[in-house]
Amino acid sequence: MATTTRSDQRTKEEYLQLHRWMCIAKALDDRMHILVKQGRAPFVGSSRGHEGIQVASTAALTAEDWLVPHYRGLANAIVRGLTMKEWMLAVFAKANDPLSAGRNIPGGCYSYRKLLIAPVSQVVASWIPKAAGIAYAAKLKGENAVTLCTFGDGATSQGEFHEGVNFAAVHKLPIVFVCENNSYAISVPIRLQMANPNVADRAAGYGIAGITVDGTDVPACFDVCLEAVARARRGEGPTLIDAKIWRINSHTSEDNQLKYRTQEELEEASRHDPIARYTEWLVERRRITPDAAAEVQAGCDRQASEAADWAEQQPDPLPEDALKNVFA
Ligand SMILES: Cc1ncc(C[n+]2csc(CCOP(=O)(O)OP(=O)(O)O)c2C)c(N)n1
Repeated sequence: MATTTRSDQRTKEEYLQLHRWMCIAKALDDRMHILVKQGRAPFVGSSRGHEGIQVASTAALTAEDWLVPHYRGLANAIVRGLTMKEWMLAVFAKANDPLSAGRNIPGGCYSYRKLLIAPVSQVVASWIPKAAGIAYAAKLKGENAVTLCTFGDGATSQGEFHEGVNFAAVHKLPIVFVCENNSYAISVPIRLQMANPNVADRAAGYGIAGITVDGTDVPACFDVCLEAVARARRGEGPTLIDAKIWRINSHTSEDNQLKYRTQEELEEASRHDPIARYTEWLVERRRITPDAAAEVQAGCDRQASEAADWAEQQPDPLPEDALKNVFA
């Protein structure tokens, strides 16, 4: 999909595709929560609230570009081409799970070579220098590929954030750093994480472009990301994007956010749902009707349920394969 065209000049089909991708991510997320409650799946690291910046940043890439997302990046992976059935194979840790062959918690640690997704890790920020390395390799090889690297606000307090961004800046690497700033690292609010809540301000210290965007505003995110990818491809180096969003669900299904967020705050968070906001934007511009938008979501919900039922019936990994691909 990559060009430098502004988002308001894109085709109706492209606008609707962004909406569909978000609906797929929400459907999978909602279905996983049901499966966990039913005792059929182990875990959800929810991406609710993150979908807007995730689809916009990933849709700004071409198929030759690399994605290095954090563990909350379900919608990123959907845009790259991950199917609902593939995701559910990972949720049920099945033998033919293409993400980690049933080795890891869903979305937690995986890579997908075919879709140029590598490597997702649970070790917060560890993937940022690796993403810089991927971008460095592309530059050394004279390839045109851009790397998109995403992480949360908490990750920016880790040394790896500084090392990765600084290295990318010094070498003017073709990389876009996106902080999906939901203002929480599990239960730690942003005021205890950094004295300046604007992550993009740090870009000046590295000598790169820094942009703050409302991460729930899909067209705004798309414009910012298209420009950042174009800047990287022109050889003008990295961009650090601070996408302000609201985490709608608990950190994971192992967490209870009511222990550290008030009911009022959670109600406010639900008013910043990027899917609802983008749907309104499409409806106002007569690109979709409310009924058609609801039908898209309902269709995705049905498919997510069918994908789960299908995946649950697939073969489990064989006991004798337990140490396959384990190197140490
Ligand atoms: C190095 C490291 N320290 C701590 C943890 C435990 N941990 C897992 S997720 C997380 C919060 C990260 O917050 P943030 O980067 O803001 O991303 P978010 O989960 O909010 O999307 C923490 C502390 C970890 N996985 N790795």
